[in-house]
Amino acid sequence: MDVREYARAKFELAAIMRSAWMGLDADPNVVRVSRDFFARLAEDRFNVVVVGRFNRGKTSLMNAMLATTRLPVGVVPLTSVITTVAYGSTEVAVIEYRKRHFPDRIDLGKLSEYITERGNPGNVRGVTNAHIELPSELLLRGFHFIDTPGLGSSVLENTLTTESFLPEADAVVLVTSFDGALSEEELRVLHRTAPTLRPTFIVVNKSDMVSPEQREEALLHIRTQVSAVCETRMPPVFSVSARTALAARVEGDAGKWQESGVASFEQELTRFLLDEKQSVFLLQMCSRAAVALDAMENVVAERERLAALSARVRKGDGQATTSAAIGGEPTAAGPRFHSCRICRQIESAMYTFLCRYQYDLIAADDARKRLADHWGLCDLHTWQYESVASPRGVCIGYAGLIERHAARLRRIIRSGRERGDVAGPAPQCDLCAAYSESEREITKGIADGLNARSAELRRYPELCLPHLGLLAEMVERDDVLTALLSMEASMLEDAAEDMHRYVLKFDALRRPLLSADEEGAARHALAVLAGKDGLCIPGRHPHDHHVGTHECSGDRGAAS
Ligand SMILES: Nc1nc2c(ncn2[C@@H]2O[C@H](COP(=O)(O)OP(=O)(O)O)[C@@H](O)[C@H]2O)c(=O)[nH]1
Ligand SMILES: [Mg+2]
Ligand SMILES: [Zn+2]
Ligand SMILES: [Zn+2]
Repeated sequence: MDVREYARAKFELAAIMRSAWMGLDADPNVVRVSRDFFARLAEDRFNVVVVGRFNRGKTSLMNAMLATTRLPVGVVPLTSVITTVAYGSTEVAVIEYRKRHFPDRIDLGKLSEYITERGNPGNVRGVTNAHIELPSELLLRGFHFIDTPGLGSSVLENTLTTESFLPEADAVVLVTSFDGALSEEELRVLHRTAPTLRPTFIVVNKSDMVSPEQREEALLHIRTQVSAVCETRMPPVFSVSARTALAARVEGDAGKWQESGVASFEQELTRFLLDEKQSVFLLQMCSRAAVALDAMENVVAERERLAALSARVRKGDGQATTSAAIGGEPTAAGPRFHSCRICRQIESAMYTFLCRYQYDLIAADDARKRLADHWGLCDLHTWQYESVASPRGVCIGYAGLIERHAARLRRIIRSGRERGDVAGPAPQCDLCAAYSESEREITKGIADGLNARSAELRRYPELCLPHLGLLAEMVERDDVLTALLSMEASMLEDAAEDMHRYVLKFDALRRPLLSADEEGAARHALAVLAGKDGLCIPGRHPHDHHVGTHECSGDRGAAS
């Protein structure tokens, strides 16, 4: 599954579920579930859940991998709080409470006052979740690291919180350590995750506490225990020292970092994220969607679409994926359309023309006579003229035309002519004529350049569809035309993706995640179809256009 297929599959999934949930927005439960679903799709996040008995060094390992010391270690964590770590350009922690709608943003240094027994005994503050953002490179790849309260028979509530969170996991990192064998609760985690085939990594921490011989012996024992539970897919087992890794980070010692074993674990986790994350994520979202659809009625069509989509994703599973897509925006590199280059040049030519035109109307008799003879300007250009003219200029320039209309009506009264003539003749708009002329000249200039040497095509020229059409008629070389069209086509494909992604993030209330291209998606799409706003393109198809006799298509002409 390549980058574009992946994005398409994601949008198809969103469309299926939008259709299934349509009209159900009176049900608060549906609203909550659907919002969460879209949020998940929009963020394209991937939950890596770190579990294990208390004191194994889960938090220390996360600190080492995230190159931080901010997550509190060696503390008794609160029983019921799950801590999520995601990418953010600045360090911050957001605390959510059971009884309050509005979360608190706190300094990361104060985190232990909220999520540990010592700082927040018995959870008097009523914290339910802590979201941490860190500018850590590893998180940039689009996954969330989730620290769970330790498993342990002595703290039943911890175990329950963590176990109930397991279904949210896209990958599980089970952290155990050399100072004690795999515990019963840790084995139970494997029992639960093994049948789901959820990717699982086993990390044995505190290797610094044992001799190499003891280490080998312990690892062998752990592998035996694990293989008894995980029959179909044996998770990889890593021997690490989070303590050594943290020291290596602080000292900037690359050799020590390798030696700590965290380096190879991180490498394997990253490789997994790059190679398998996409399809695993999509399949997981498909099965979430299937669960939601199962509980609904009248969604036969949606079920069929989902089944087809799942089959497609499964088929693409295992094939090489393009690493660029992980976490980030899958199609950030392609050519984007912001505004048409021909439109921009016409706009500037038209502005110059308009300023001279309004000056002539004040200064020259024959300009005023010409305006009246041509029955003025088209509606759009009338107001464009007004935007550069003064009221005095309008009164000087237009009085003659107004008088001519008055005389015309008097003539109709006298002669009793047909009602159809009451509005008056269509203007032969001078500005439309000027527009057509500059459009032709500018496009011809570009076409001449392209005909002479194709080298100019190395960059996408940004053309609206009407102007691409006009240019296509003037380009003589087939190879150049093909290159132009294929650039436009991929630009349009990217634009459509931006539009889908905008809706997805908007529906998921994830507006802060919008990129600049997505923010502009709506306006850019319309400008591709209709040219630059405020510019009137006379005649939808340039060859239909006859200079001087055509009305602007933007206004009155559209009605006829
Ligand atoms: N010797 C040694 N101690 C470690 C290592 N990793 C963590 N610890 C210690 O183990 C204790 C628990 O660590 P913590 O990360 O809070 O464990 P958690 O409860 O699983 O999150 C702390 O006192 C750490 O300093 C390690 O690799 N080697
Ligand atoms: Mg911890
Ligand atoms: Zn254009
Ligand atoms: Zn006009």
